[in-house]
Amino acid sequence: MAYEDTLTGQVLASHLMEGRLTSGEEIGIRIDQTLTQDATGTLVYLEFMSMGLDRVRTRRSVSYVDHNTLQTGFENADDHRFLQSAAARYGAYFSRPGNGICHQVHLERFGVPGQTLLGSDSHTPTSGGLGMLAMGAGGLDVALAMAGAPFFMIAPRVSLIRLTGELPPWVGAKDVILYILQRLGVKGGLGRIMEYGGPGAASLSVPERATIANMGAELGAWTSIFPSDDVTHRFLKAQERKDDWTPLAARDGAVYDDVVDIDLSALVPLAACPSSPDAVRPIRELSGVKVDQVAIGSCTNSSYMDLKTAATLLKGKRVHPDVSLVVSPGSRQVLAMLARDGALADMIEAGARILEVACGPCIGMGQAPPSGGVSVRTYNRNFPGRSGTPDAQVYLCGPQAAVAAALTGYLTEPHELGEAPVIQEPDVFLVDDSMILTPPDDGREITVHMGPNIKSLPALEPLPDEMHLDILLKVGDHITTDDILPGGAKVLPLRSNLPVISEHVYALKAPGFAARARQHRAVTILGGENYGQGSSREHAALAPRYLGVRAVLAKSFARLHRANLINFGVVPALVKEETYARLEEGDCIGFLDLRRSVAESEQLTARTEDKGFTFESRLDLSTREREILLAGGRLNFQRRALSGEP
Ligand code: MIC
Ligand code: SF4
Repeated sequence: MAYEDTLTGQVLASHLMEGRLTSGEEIGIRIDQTLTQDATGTLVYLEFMSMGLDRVRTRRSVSYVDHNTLQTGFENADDHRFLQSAAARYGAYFSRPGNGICHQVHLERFGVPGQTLLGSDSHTPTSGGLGMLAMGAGGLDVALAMAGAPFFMIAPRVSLIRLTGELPPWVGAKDVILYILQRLGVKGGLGRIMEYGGPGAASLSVPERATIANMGAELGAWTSIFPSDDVTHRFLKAQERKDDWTPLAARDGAVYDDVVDIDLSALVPLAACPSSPDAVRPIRELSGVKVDQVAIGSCTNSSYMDLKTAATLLKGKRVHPDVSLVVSPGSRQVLAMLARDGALADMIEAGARILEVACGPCIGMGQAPPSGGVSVRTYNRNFPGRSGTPDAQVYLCGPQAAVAAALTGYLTEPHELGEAPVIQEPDVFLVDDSMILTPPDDGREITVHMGPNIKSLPALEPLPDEMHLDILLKVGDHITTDDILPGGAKVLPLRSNLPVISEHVYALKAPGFAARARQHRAVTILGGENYGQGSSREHAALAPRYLGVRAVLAKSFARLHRANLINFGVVPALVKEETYARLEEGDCIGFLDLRRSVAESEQLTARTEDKGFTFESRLDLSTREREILLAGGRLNFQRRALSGEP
């Protein structure tokens, strides 16, 4: 079958546990590896612990600490200790704080072509640069994969991105993905896997491929995948992992749902303008924009090659006096290599502020820009408020354009810096895994440390037969999970404490949401298109649920958030444009005969109790998802399935 001849189809077929590999059908696939990070990982481990197993059942599970590294109180440090002890107890590798951003380290040290990876972070697709089928998911899905359960997904459509030519000087991998975002938009990848191929792919190094795969998350795609070829072999060999290599490519005759042709040699330096990753324009059109901050790093652009390029451009020059330049290397390997070859000194001498090896400003952990300031970042998301400054204007670009802005004080075409540096990928990376702790063979004697800020998960009751929900909030299109539950240095330390973090639901967009929700029995939110785009954080579903949000009505949902809503028993109901237009904040909606509808119907009938009109919403659910909702969430469902209860 032609679908199975695609690279994607081959990996899916070799991991298929349930269902038929026909796009649009629900399938369950075996997960070889899992990845968690500290901001989502504490919930993942609490969920895993509630399943009563002694050890993870994957080939490899890795627990990273990279998000919440600013220790302004005991909370984050307690979480780190909890995660370290839980990894040892349950058989996962533990990458210590300071070792690097999960996706960068996973690419360097763990990713294996042809295997599957599920991570509790939306940028898990980064390892697709190695030919891995790597996907982001909600924490509970990852906890279940750690327990050996299949990961359920809709068999995707497969798009071929056919690359020809080679990147010209001053144009980098970031410009490739920004170009694709400009062409396809933040919904352009929905329901799809973006498979890269064509003769141009061979001209891209693994870290460049990883940059492209990383930001495929912003297309809304399941993931992105590159072939595993000589370039991949070279990278793995340089990481002392040549035995992990296997070749992988689409077979002749592979048929794709669609093909996007890109001539790499025709690309120009691009930037995503405030405040969406697809608001992309050529930098030459933005040259008057005055810049206050430049931030180089994040899982998108923090490889050795990226930072060495930045350092080479900065060498012997000075950062513009009006610009604060911050640099956060992606991994300890990257930082150590920059330190040894002098590139670190070049950056320091130019005036760069060197930050810890971590996510840092990308998730608002420090370095918020000044009020109304312009920040130019090599990151992947520029959603409003994410930088920590609500009215900051964030532009996203590659490291070369970022350095050009840092030196000139304005968005500037990088070629104005003169001749483009040519940086060779190293033949040997500096390999030192001493900050990755290997779990003992038997962890049963190990005590898991829970600090006072770590609270167990609440019990969720099954779906009732009747619900009366007040519309507490009506929002527009493309609401992000950063809108629903902000990141940042103040809120992130509360990720293990549901009652307290719930106070921050919609804190920036609709202040007072939590207090108002508490005055109602049960509430709902009315959303537009692509509701819940962005991160995988399941807190954005669980915290509203905790406040009494029992259903969300929206024109369409982002995949990860939709799955998280279902996992916590919140009904995602699809409404038509005219219904969206008619419903208002303050309306009370009655759902009768709810259990029967969720069990067997495509439609959910509701009545506005005050206005007295009836409307239909659509339930686009698989049989498994219906059962999960009826049970009141995935943990209840799983427990019931294990105990054989009806
Ligand atoms: C992000 O980039 O938004 C994060 C922080 O990495 C999230 C995960 C989280 O919210 O913890 C993600 O992308 O999934
Ligand atoms: Fe960390 Fe930013 Fe990457 Fe999320 S996008 S994993 S916060 S570096």
